[in-house]
Amino acid sequence: MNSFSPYHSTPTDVFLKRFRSWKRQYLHIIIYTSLFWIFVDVFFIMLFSDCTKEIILPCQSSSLSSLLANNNNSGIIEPIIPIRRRKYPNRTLYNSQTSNAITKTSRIINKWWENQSGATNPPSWHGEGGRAVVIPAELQEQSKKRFIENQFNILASDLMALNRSIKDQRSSKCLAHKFPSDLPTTSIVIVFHNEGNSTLLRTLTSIIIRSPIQYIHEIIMVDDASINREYLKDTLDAFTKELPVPVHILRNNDRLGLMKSRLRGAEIAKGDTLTFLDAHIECSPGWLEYLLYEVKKDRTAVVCPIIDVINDNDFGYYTGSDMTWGGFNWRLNFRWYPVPQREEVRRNGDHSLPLLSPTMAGGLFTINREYFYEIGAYDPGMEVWGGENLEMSFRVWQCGGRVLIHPCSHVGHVFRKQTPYTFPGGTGTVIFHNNKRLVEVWLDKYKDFIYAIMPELKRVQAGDVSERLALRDRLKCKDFQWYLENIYPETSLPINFHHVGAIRTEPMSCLTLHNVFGSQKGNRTATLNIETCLDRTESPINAAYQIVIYSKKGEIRFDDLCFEGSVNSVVKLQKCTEGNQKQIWNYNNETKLMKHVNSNQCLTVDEKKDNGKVNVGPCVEGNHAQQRWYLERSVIT
Ligand SMILES: *[C@@H]1O[C@H](CO)[C@@H](O)[C@H](O)[C@H]1NC(C)=O
Ligand SMILES: *[C@@H]1O[C@H](CO)[C@@H](O)[C@H](O)[C@H]1NC(C)=O
Ligand SMILES: *[C@@H]1O[C@H](CO)[C@@H](O)[C@H](O)[C@H]1NC(C)=O
Ligand SMILES: *[C@@H]1O[C@H](CO)[C@@H](O)[C@H](O)[C@H]1NC(C)=O
Ligand SMILES: *[C@@H]1O[C@H](CO)[C@@H](O)[C@H](O)[C@H]1NC(C)=O
Ligand SMILES: *[C@@H]1O[C@H](CO)[C@@H](O)[C@H](O)[C@H]1NC(C)=O
Ligand SMILES: *[C@@H]1O[C@H](CO)[C@@H](O)[C@H](O)[C@H]1NC(C)=O
Ligand SMILES: [Mn+2]
Repeated sequence: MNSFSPYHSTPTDVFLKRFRSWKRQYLHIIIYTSLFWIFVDVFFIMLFSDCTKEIILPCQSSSLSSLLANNNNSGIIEPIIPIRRRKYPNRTLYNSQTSNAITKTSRIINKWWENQSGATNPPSWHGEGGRAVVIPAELQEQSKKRFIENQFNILASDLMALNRSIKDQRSSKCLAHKFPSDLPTTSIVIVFHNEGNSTLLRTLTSIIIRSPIQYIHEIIMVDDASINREYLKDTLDAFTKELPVPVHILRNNDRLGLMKSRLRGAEIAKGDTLTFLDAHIECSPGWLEYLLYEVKKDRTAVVCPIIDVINDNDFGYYTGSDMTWGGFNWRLNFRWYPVPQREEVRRNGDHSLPLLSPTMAGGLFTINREYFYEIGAYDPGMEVWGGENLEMSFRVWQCGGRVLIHPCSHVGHVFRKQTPYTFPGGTGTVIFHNNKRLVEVWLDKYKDFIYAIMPELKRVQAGDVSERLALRDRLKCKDFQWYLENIYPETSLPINFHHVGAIRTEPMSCLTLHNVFGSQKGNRTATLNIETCLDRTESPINAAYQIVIYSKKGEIRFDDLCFEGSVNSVVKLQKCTEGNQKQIWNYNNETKLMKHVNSNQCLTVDEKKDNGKVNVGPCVEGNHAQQRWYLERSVIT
């Protein structure tokens, strides 16, 4: 008990101490609450920058709010341990196969998984109900000091019970779903590298207490060469031996990276399906059944849960939005984007039905085990981490499978601002290498476009991709254009376009963008100017920012940013939004005028401004040079 107490002293001590310092605590609470909101603000600003650095799940674009649901928790949630009986009135929690394991006497964990009859931890315990942890004043300094160990606040995690409760994330519609009793079994594969102690054990705990364990064939853990973390050896071994499901721990002698480690784990799996999970997560009630049922209905379905957000500073649990899906930008970064209207229509507005997502984040998903190999598992030529999630998404869709996000299945993940790990060879090199393989194998003619946008990528070595090309051939996969047109028509890549390339004025000055991907620190102050047209062979990197798409819809865009105009004002770069009339332009081949439809004015070079701004202004009678535009230097046709 003691070793697993969420407190550092015994609970009795803590309560006595608390009582004596009640008034002081009251003041503290006020201060902590303010601190909490400051953390939340910082979190909002910083989280979803261009974090290609997170080890398993890349951080997302735009803002946290796009990923979070409009929940009203404010961090205060009633702590309730979910009662599985409510949902499975007739299902015994443990079948005969596993009941032996349960009768074993437990030394480390007090068989907390046995009591499912609505028992709850005291609400005063840290983090119960998914609340944020308030770090006691005397531990503040230590918690900040230890942050770098894992790039999250391990002390906050240590303060919480391993079985801390979280709110049931499911809507009433989700709760009404029925499952057959013969769902496929799953082998859960968890790769970890220098993982935190309590976060890893909570990952395992949440799996056990929130899953019908008769469907868990085994848990396979792959230790990817962790160093100097003794608890990942004996403590972990002892802990997993007590669990009511078989657990295998594989240990890599050398660092293999995510994909190769997952492949190693999957190799020994025997379950009907594979479920890949990250090592710092918390499964929410019911998470597994929805995933398994989709795979049972369609063996080619690759099913992801909604990824809820666990704050890296205080471990507050926040519901992920069911209205975002996976896409990618011009630099092949995975990004969350709003679910389009057509997907709402397809689902009849029923948010308890799976989304057909163009891509997946990659950290968490379930797949039929045989199908995983049929469809080409992972590209063994990819290193460490990065790009594998897009590779798998393209491959699955192009070769006849489907990628789903099930909005009823929720798994919380600790999103980090940066990885505490090292990438052998450097982050950029590794991710570029992986992306190069992805582009060479799957992107067809779109690779010319990607290389124009990312000329750095062109120089990178891809290694031998012949086996992956042979796989694509063998599976008779469709081409990338089919994928874009049918699965991801909302893409920012060019599908239906008049022109992809430079747009210039008469004296060889081109529309030029800056800071378009400048999201490194959440700072994306994209600007638009007129600058000397650059030659793509001479200065490819800068010339990339003179490539725009003039689409058949009439948008002029760079990635997800559109030229937006209004009467007599400077042209702004705004997120492209379907049906936004201010973003529609009409080019006349004869007069060379680029008309802004909404204002009935013309795209004009502003001579007065020395930084070469472009305006929307009155179209000049008889035409003049500041309003004549030429669509040139096509990248693709
Ligand atoms: C790891 O966590 C377990 C459970 O909370 C605890 O018993 C053990 O002492 C911890 N080990 C370390 C090194 O923190
Ligand atoms: C949020 O909570 C407040 C007070 O608890 C309530 O008045 C409000 O209607 C809630 N909003 C939503 C969207 O549930
Ligand atoms: C559950 O058990 C009750 C009573 O034993 C029975 O009436 C009911 O049909 C069962 N439900 C299912 C889904 O098997
Ligand atoms: C489960 O917990 C409840 C509430 O704490 C308790 O009343 C009940 O006896 C426990 N059941 C078992 C089997 O331990
Ligand atoms: C949670 O785990 C603790 C041991 O760490 C145990 O005392 C408690 O009863 C468990 N809570 C529930 C609801 O099972
Ligand atoms: C954002 O960009 C502006 C202008 O480039 C700069 O002044 C500011 O310091 C940046 N902010 C951050 C947080 O990087
Ligand atoms: C536009 O110009 C191109 C080349 O100058 C020409 O081939 C094409 O036919 C023109 N289209 C229209 C609609 O005038
Ligand atoms: Mn992660």
